[in-house]
Amino acid sequence: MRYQYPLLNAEMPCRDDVLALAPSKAVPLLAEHLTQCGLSCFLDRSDAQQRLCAYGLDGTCCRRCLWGPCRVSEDKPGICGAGPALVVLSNHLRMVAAAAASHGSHAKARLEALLAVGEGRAPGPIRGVKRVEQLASALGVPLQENGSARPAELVAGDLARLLYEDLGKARPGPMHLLEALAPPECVEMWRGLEVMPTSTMSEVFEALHRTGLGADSDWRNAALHELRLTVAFFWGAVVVASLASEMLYGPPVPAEGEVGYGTLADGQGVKIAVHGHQPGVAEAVLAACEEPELLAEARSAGASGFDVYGLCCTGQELLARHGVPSLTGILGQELALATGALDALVVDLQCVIPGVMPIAEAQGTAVITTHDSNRLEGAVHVPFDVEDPQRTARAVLRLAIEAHGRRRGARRYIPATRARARTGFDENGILAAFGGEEGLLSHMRGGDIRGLVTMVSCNSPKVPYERSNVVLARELLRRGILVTTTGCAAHALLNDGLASAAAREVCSSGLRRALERADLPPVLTVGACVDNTRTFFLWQRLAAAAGVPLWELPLFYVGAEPGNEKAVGMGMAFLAHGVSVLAGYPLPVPVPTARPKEGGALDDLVRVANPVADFFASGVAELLHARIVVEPVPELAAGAIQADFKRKRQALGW
Ligand code: BF8
Repeated sequence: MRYQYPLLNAEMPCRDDVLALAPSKAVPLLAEHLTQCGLSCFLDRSDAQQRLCAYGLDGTCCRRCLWGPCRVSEDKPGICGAGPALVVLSNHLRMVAAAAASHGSHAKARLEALLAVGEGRAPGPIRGVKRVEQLASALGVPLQENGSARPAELVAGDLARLLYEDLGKARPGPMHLLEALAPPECVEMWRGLEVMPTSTMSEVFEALHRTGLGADSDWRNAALHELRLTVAFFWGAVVVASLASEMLYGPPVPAEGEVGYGTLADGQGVKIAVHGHQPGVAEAVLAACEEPELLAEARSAGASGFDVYGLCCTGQELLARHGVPSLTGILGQELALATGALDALVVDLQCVIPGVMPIAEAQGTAVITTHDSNRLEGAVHVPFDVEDPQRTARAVLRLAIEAHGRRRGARRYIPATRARARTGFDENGILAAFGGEEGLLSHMRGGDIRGLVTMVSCNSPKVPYERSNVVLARELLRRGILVTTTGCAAHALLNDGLASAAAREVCSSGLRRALERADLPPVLTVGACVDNTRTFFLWQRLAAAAGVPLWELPLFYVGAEPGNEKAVGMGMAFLAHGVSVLAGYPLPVPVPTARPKEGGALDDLVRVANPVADFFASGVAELLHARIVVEPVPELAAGAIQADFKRKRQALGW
């Protein structure tokens, strides 16, 4: 490792480290291939950015007004007088506000699509009828009218209007979904802390307001707003986005297939990767791939049809519902293009990095954006028509066919890395496999399953790419801990083969026994990042069946390689529900950290005196019954989770 974190007991990898340590054999091959082509990727740019600014890493760089930027420390406050605790907390609060804006925009786009179907402006049909009925019952939306059942589309339209209020209302008042579905013990805790939110948009607005120059300078009070915002982030944005997609496109469907870069070698079709977070475009593209007219056009360009692949969270959405092969997550997108196999990259929203463009241009790959919030310089823009998604999809496919014709004979470099995977899980499927809540709880009480961990979020150049996720998952399974996963963590675990039945051999004997009886793989992919709701609902149902609050069960949220602000928000959301969080490296966020003693050996550590860290570790954390742990070494992280579970199991008498 070449780069020492300033003041922290952790190191960042350089390009050579990643090439040596990445679990996927495809990574060094494709990165070197790019170099040979005279192109670069995130690894080169990360090296070029070193050494990173110590103030930025610590969260004590303040750029919230025009007086600075100020580099703040205990003995050197900012020009306005702000000390490090206020700056760290305010920066963190703005990160969570950005996270809420991201998932909130995602939710808004889904609600627009749902409303268009509900009002008969878009074709439908509603595929998640059961979810519509369940939510209608929970929110008091009538399912009958004059003695007959109302069409699911009309009910879904009513639900969309209610959920829009949770996302965006400005006047104080209860949030519908939160009141109907959140665990009562959490609601009581939030009421006690006076952090019940108004709506996601309102709390984002307020977060930006109170972190402005000369606004809320009591960082403890600002921290309470962060909790309020976090609750709104989850119940007004994340849950809404996930459930709206389920209403539109249905729940996950169990499937078995193959994933990874190597699958790009299969088939002779026009090759298209869908990328982003909104399954709307991708679902329409998938449907249009079956249209006879487009198939004929593809054939006349020399292709056998269409081969669709998934990247990032849109990839997880299509994998969950249709078994479409997924390729990789956020830091693999440049490598996927480096294969030269893709005719088109179809982008919707979020986590699409500008680094893709030079590679796509060099390969002749058409890059097509579909949402105005997510344009790329040099890409073709085909605006998504929420009322006629197929029209958008046809235009996109015609651009892909054109690129295929242009690229005939293009050189490909596809590493033969692929893995089998069983996918398409949600809380209902997982519980059914174990014989219901009591079935899973009896495995947990008996000790075959020592606890449940969800591994979520991104990739980061701050740790060896994907290694933290893969090694930590393997260590957890070895310790008898069952893993659910979403987003880019899921891509890493899928490509490592951990979502296949064969990977049960990695598990402790007890976990293996439980998984064999349930006929499940050891890592259960539950979808995209917004579908962390599925893990949450699974845990919530288990806690209710066990008759204990969430924080008494052996549960842990793991963000081993967080990168996006959305990952910070999601960790905070689970924390706000009483679930402890493990972050895989020191973030510029309020977490307790250690640093070497001045003049001492590297392993001679002192705990950093950081009042924000103390507040989250022992102040508010006591009320939330949960804490944030930072541990970059995956083997040690697994040990910390195991120790936490041991304490919880003892307290439960398990
Ligand atoms: O929402 S895991 S890099 S793709 S933010 Fe983005 Fe992170 Fe990947 Fe999906 Ni989630």
